[in-house]
Amino acid sequence: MTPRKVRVFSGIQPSGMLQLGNYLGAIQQWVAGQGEKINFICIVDLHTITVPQEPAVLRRQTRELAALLIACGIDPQQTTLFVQSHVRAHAECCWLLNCVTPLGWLERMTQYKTKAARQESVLTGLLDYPVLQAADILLYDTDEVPVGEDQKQHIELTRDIAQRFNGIYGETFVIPRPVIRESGARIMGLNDPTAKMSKSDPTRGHAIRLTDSPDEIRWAFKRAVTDAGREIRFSDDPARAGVNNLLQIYELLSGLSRPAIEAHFEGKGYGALKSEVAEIVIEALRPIREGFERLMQEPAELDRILAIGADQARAVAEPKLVQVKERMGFVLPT
Ligand code: ATP
Ligand code: LTN
Repeated sequence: MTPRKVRVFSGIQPSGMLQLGNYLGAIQQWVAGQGEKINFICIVDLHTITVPQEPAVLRRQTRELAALLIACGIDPQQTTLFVQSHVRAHAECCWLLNCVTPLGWLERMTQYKTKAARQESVLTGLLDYPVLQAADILLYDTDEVPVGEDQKQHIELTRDIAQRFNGIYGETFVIPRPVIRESGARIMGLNDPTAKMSKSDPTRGHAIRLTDSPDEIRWAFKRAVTDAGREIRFSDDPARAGVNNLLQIYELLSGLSRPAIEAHFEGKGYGALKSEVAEIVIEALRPIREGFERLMQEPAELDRILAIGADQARAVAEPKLVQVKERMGFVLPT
């Protein structure tokens, strides 16, 4: 018997223009895994509405995200790229999983606690967010979930939910594992190397957006926070997090080894480090920005790609949902 191909699933929110951390922490891995594995990449619009959204903005950002993912190298011929709300099974499966998930498991989630603390009024969906994420993953018999470090707790919760369901109703779900790269798992804000770079932080100089102009990128790196030292070395020392962050970005985009990078910067100052990192980022993002602009001229083509993706996703998710309902004792429609 030939072994079953590894299945990969990941999701990303249309909550704003992608930043360098999304690209280096997640998307680069998704692109690299194409071909040898079965890949599903989902634009998780149902997750985005767990904090209030302007309808016109959500609609625009959803298409922009699809264009940007393709421009980053997600190939719709090799990856099923789709929008979560196009596949009803996700929301339905979330409800079923809600009914095997203790409330206490959700109240413990760090992302919930941080996001809830920022809101005046917390929506029920924000608390339930990780159960919808579990539904996304489990519907596709996923083996691997490539994500950034911040998502590890959600994938562990997904495993707990799957194990609990299997314990109650019998083997139904594959238990997925998070895949987190060592370098790039947590790209930090340029203005504050103690905080994760995030697409929803609007401060100028915090994040590099994938569509930023070369001048904007140079501006942000020039002001990147470093430290009072002068050594250009990889380090775990929190006081040197700024320089380490710049070196990690350089490492991921140059493909060079750490010793080769340290040798390259030997005897150079922080100013040179910042400008070399800025230039390598500009060159890496140039084809992405150009590809994005081209694709945004062809909205009908984008919608066609997403419609094909949704058909392919439904073909996997719907039979799985039927199996789950059958296990739980629902009378299935004939
Ligand atoms: P938001 O600010 O809206 O929460 P985000 O920038 O954190 O958004 P997500 O859509 O939540 O991005 O994440 C998409 C993927 O990018 C996830 O796998 C996440 O772990 C990864 N990711 C996000 N920020 C970083 C970062 N700074 N470093 C590494 N990976 C990241
Ligand atoms: N919560 C994730 C997005 C997400 C996801 C998923 C990631 C939704 N569903 C399934 C991996 C697998 C985030 O905010 N980055």
